[in-house]
Amino acid sequence: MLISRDGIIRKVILGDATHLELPDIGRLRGGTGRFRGLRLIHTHLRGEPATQDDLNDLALLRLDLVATIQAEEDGNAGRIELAHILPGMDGDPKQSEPFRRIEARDIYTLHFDFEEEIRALESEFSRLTDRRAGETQKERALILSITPGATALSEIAELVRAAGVEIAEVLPFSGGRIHPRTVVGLGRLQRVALAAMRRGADIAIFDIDLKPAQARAFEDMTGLKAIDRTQLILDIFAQRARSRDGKLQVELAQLKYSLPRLTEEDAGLSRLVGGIGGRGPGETVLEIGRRRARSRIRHLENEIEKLSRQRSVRRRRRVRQGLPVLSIIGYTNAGKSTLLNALTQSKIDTADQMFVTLDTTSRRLRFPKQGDVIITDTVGFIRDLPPDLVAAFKATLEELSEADVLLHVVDASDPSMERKMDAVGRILTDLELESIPRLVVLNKADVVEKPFLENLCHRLDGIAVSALKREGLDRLMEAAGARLGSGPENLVSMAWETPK
Ligand SMILES: Nc1nc2c(ncn2[C@@H]2O[C@H](COP(=O)(O)OP(=O)(O)OP(=O)(O)O)[C@@H](O)[C@H]2O)c(=O)[nH]1
Ligand SMILES: [Mg+2]
Repeated sequence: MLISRDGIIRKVILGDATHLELPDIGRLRGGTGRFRGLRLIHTHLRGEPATQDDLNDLALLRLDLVATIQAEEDGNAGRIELAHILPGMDGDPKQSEPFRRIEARDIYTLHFDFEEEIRALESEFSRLTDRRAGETQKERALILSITPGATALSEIAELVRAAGVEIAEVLPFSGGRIHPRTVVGLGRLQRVALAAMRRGADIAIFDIDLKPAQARAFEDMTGLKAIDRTQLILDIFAQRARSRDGKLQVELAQLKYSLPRLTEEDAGLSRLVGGIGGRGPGETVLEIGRRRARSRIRHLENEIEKLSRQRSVRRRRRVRQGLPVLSIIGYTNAGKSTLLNALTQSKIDTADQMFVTLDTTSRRLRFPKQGDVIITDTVGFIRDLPPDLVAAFKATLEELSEADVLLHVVDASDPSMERKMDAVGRILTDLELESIPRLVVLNKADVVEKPFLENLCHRLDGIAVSALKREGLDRLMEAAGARLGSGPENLVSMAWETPK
């Protein structure tokens, strides 16, 4: 039986000797840190203690309590066991179980004041979560760390920070296989639900990408909103987009991402079906939602195409002026914008945060020998750049193909520097830009040990600079100038230079 706080029996469920199928009692979207207001009381036939299923129901459904009563052969009630969720447990989750169990020989010897206990528990939980949530106004998320390794963990933490979301708790789930339906198996789902309750979190952020059905199943089981890596990155981009171009591109990427994820419910709730007669013959609400989304996608693609044509006209004008182009590229947060600022005395936004720059900025830079050059700073790269994003930012990224030289800025102080360089290399190959001459700029030299840096410069054939301290810029200009000089259009001007 499912019994509500007022003592009314809400459901009577008939199971068999081993199994009980609970009815759908709605999604758990209610307030965080609070119990559901329902207790489950059921019989066991073989005197077994509360099972893992019982504890899963307790955690995932946030039940007030689960009670198992042994049904004796003569029909009398025998041994009784109660279990409820415990607050606290901030330490090692494996230390002991996050449940309290109370046993009695029979219901007559059970001393448990349900009303008082549940009131105390609720106030303890809301005290814990209120205190935590009260610290900031930000949304609070659990991070489900599925990809092994410290690098992946720090990356997802950085992305979450860039999205302006507070990390409530990191759940390390990297061992074990990925559950095909819900990504994490039942035992882990239980831990997720309990952690969400204790920490007052209502979002779960995955460091991997989820299939639409996986995200939905996870949400149904835990009542938490599931956000995968791509969605998180799209979210950051959406927050950052300033230019019309950027906003259109992000909206396009988001729509493409959501199209296969649209559900009947979403479509019904949106204004997509507002107008009377908007519904075509035989169409479901969902189909209409999809159709509208597709037509919006087409519209956005056209707009972006138009803008990109205008840009290419501007670019042609520039090329006609005969100015070579130097494009700064590299992993996000490597210091690209800081370098552009240092080289051109500009004031583009920089910050110790991922994806600060979204829009391309171009400046003129005068080289002693080569004269004026256009130098551009653009959106940063990240490993496994979401395909929807690449598609949407195609126009922005295509501009890179006009570059005569790519300045590949690397954060030399980053322990995962080489992995990030590889990721950048892969993206350049995907964008068919690998044939453009490249110069490796080992940035943040001010915070790297000298011998290590010298070794790096040698091995990667790079130039060490500190964009922040404006050190090494002359040598960088010289090396970049030399690469520019080696481009085919500049062969003529090179011939005029007297070799040293
Ligand atoms: N110590 C040190 N920090 C630097 C240097 N160059 C940049 N930074 C810092 O690195 C962080 C990122 O710099 P940005 O210039 O915003 O990096 P970005 O590559 O443009 O990053 P996104 O636009 O977010 O992709 C900032 O906090 C900078 O102050 C440097 O030479 N030394
Ligand atoms: Mg930048």
